[in-house]
Amino acid sequence: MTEATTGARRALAIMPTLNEAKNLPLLVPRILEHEGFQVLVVDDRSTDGTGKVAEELATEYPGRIDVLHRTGARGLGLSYAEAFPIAAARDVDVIVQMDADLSHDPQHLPALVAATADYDVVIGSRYTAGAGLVDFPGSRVALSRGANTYVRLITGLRANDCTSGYRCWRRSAVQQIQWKRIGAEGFAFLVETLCEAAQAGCRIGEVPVRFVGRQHGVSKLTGRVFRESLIVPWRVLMRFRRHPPR
Ligand SMILES: Nc1nc2c(ncn2[C@@H]2O[C@H](COP(=O)(O)OP(=O)(O)OP(=O)(O)O)[C@@H](O)[C@H]2O)c(=O)[nH]1
Ligand SMILES: [Mg+2]
Repeated sequence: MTEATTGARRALAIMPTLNEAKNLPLLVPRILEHEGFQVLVVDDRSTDGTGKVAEELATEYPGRIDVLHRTGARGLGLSYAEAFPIAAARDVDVIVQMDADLSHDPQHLPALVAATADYDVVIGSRYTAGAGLVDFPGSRVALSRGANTYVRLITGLRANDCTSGYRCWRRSAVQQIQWKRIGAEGFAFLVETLCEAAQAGCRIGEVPVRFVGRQHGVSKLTGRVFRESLIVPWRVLMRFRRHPPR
């Protein structure tokens, strides 16, 4: 049967990595179990050998994994801003973004992809009925909930989980984003791109996911990244005031 008759979608998962050598070999095979999936690892000069581990996986799964070894300034947002236009130029139907630390369970990939039949951007949501949080400390839940309230109040976004990094985009939606004006270097990228998608008229949906707190490796949530997250929603608001939707 062809992909068209099975309804299978060609999908590319972008996976930014910074010191995820232990997690990557556990996660990637679970993504590739899903038919039609490829992975683009975007490594930021990890010092724990993640880049080499990614290359070894690419050899193990020929034609299904690419590795982008970044050389510029480090940052989650900078990594995605470089990778999304590359992904959008590929012959795929949907583009997934997901963390490499096993927090984003690949079991949800079919539901995320299926929901792109109705939405342009689908969020793997931690705060929608049916979702679950596992090994996520109360302090982190409070921070994440507070961040969502803050973002919704400032930007007017309506999604329950505006800061989830687990998302599935129609390729056509990715092509509508003006990637050159995305400025967030860190995690604020997630809010900035969701605002840009909403502004571009994309329909944003949510699918509940089971989110598992990081088991291996260390967090990259620094003070600088946090401060940027406070500023970016305002910056985006000002941008849209200057350039209202037509
Ligand atoms: N390429 C790249 N990837 C990054 C960078 N910072 C974080 N990442 C990756 O982005 C994903 C999310 O980062 P995390 O450190 O898990 O952030 P978090 O989920 O908010 O925090 P913890 O799970 O508590 O560590 C992971 O796959 C990281 O390896 C970066 O500067 N560059
Ligand atoms: Mg994480």
